[in-house]
Formats: sequence, structure tokens, C-alpha cells
Amino acid sequence: MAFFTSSKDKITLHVEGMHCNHCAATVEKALLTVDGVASVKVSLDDKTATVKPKRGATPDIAKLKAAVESAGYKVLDE
Ligand SMILES: [Cu+2]
Repeated sequence: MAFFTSSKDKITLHVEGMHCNHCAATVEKALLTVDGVASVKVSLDDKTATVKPKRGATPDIAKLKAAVESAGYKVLDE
């Protein structure tokens, strides 16, 4: 199960169902509510949301996924 890729300084989620900038903004806003998230960058073309953790923080992947899903989008298993 790999619905995200992560490295030391970023976590990339694969998000399905985003069609426009409004969707991207909704996903971004949802992810920003998760503890430890410093910033979010959404790419409509790549269908990804890349999360930058706050310094020293490790956002909970399950919470990131839940935030996207509660905003009405799907996080894809790849
Ligand atoms: Cu949209």
C-alpha cells in the first residue's frame, strides 16, 4: 500500500478527483489543517499534493489521507 511517497523533507500524496484550481485550493486547505504541516503544493497536472512538514515535525500520513478524503477527494493507492 503506497498512496504516498515520502522523503525526509516532503510527503507526496496521489490525489484523484481534482479538476480545477478550486479543487486544488480545497485540498490544500484541508491538508494545512493537519498537525505538523508547514505548506502544501498541489499539482493538478500530476494529481499530487506535496506536503512540507514543519521543522522537526512528522505529519501523520493517515491524517493527511483523511483530510483529503473528508474534503471530498480520493487518495490513490499506486
Ligand atoms: Cu474543481
